[in-house]
Amino acid sequence: MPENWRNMLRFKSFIPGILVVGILCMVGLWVQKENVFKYKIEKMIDWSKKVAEKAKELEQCEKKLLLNTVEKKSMGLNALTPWLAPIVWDGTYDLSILDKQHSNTRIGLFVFAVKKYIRFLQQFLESAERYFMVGHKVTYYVFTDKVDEVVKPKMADGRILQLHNVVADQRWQDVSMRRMEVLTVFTKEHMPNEIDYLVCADVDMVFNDSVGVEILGDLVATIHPGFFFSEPQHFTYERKPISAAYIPDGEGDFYYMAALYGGKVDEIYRLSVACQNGIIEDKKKNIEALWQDESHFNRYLVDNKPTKVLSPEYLWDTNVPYKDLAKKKRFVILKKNKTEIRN
Ligand code: 4GW
Ligand code: MN
Repeated sequence: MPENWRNMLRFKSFIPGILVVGILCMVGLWVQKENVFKYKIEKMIDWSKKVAEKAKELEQCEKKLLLNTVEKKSMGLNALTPWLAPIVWDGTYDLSILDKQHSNTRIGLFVFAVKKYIRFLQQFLESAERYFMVGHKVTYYVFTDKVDEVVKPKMADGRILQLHNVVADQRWQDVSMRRMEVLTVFTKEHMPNEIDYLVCADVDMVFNDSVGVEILGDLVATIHPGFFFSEPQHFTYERKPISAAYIPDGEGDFYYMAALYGGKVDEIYRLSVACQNGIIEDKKKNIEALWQDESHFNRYLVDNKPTKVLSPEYLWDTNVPYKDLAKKKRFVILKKNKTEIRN
């Protein structure tokens, strides 16, 4: 018998065995098929259930945050602006994470206390020691015409008080606007080596709850509590086309109050230069914007959208009718006695 024939016969003797194994495999697969299929269906049901649950959750979330609203009037209730900047409300962030991220961050707090407004300074600084950026490195930049009258607060470690002399302008409007001029100088010459972020505030205010690193960002502005539910056409933007602060109808997102804003030092430099240039342009024309520096500030923010927006928790006015809007009233506008503060 030739060699190849013998090999064939040897192979043939394996054929029944191979067939048996093959059949067993097929039966096995057939039995398993149902299980595999069932498993797949179960998984599909599992996921579709999960997706449905998530969709429901999101819908509730959207309702809560009004993310799908087209109404400009309630835009501030959102957690995000249409340009995807966070709107900071209590409960939208985890401070322990942010505090770690900012463990080496140096923060400045800029404030003017000129003429009779010196009376607000002590309470302002004492409340800042209690609530402003607690545990972080803070430098207060206080500008006043009465350096000798400043009562220094008891300060925690890592906190510095800088007192600077500033001219006392006769008109209160000029006092308010002077802040922009001073900012153009300090954000260029002194602050870049001293701090990373600058927060600018009015002095006729008191910290009443925590204001921490959650407010830090490249360019940060706060929604004016009085215009929270107003339509943009009712915002008190400057409407005279001749002014550098002019904002035409149809432009603008929020009415921001210049009593609390901030950002990286170079951002505040750019902002203050733009506002100061607008103020000078208007002065040359012998005009003044409706709300002075605040009007120019709002003009700037139409073109340079803030990267973070603070809810009215951060500029709370006890006079607003919607008292429950803010869970935390962190930085509160003081009621002023006009005759007491008029210079
Ligand atoms: C009316 O007589 C005055 S005086 C209006 C502002 C005045 C003023 C303002 C002042 O005499 N001294 C002074 O330092 N300021 C600073 O400008 C201070 O930091 C104050 O918070 C900021 C803006 O003025 P304001 O708080 O009176 O502005 P509103 O009423 O918009 O909060
Ligand atoms: Mn004020």
